[in-house]
Amino acid sequence: MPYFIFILGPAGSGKTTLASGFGEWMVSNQLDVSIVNMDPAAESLPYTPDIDLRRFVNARDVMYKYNLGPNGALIASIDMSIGYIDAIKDMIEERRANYYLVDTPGQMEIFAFRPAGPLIVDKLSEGSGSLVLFLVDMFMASRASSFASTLLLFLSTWLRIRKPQILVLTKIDLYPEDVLSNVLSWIEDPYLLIESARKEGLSSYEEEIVLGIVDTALQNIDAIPVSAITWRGFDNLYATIQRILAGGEDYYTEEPSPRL
Ligand SMILES: Nc1nc2c(ncn2[C@@H]2O[C@H](COP(=O)(O)OP(=O)(O)OP(=O)(O)O)[C@@H](O)[C@H]2O)c(=O)[nH]1
Ligand SMILES: [Mg+2]
Repeated sequence: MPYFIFILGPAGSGKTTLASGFGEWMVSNQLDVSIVNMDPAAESLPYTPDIDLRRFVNARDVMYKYNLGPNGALIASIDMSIGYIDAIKDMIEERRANYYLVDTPGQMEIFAFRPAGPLIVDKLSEGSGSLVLFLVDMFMASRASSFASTLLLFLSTWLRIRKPQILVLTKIDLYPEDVLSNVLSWIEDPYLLIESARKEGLSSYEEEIVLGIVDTALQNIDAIPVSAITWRGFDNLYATIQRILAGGEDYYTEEPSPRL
């Protein structure tokens, strides 16, 4: 049974770079992986997609053909891609890979919060194991209040897509260790997050709302810090994916790296 790993996250969070870097890492670890590009607006990709939605729908062409703005063109393109999903599924089945890494559109809200995104995810992964990597840029995670609001996005994406979801902290190579360990301490203990947010000026009313939500969001969460440039954290990410997808039977790492 193949496995689908959908890569979602806000614009610029590092989806495409992760698809490329983690794909390379998987290949270098003798894992059979194909990359599927489902972003109709991708201009240039750092990887060569094995299957590419742009063969069927290209947001730039849609923009000129229907005289739309960039967001309108993206909405139309994602809606149009539903019509090609069977053809894409056929191409996927022909490849017979074990894993498919699926890169998704930059404007995550258009993909996740309109009907087309969840439909595409369900169709592609029908009858297969699947999960979502939800990417959070360390830039968004390093301030308590913006991290709390990103967790809301994490939860609402989970409610829309309804797949097991891993929180992947990206671009850790750009931040000092103490910033990362601070974020990890918030993930361990939501009260520390609230305390930091209070110092940033969170009112007691806001605090009450945020605490209720982050307390839920952070329960049993898998949060994995990675760099798609240095590959730090990829062994841990793979071990977590395996644990979720295959019930932990195929840990290729003898010793998954400790929590960073
Ligand atoms: N230093 C560093 N930069 C990164 C990393 N991952 C991504 N970037 C940079 O972050 C920027 C955005 O990365 P992308 O991979 O295009 O992000 P994306 O989520 O696919 O972006 P959209 O599809 O446009 O929403 C690029 O300039 C990347 O080079 C990382 O791990 N470390
Ligand atoms: Mg991208």
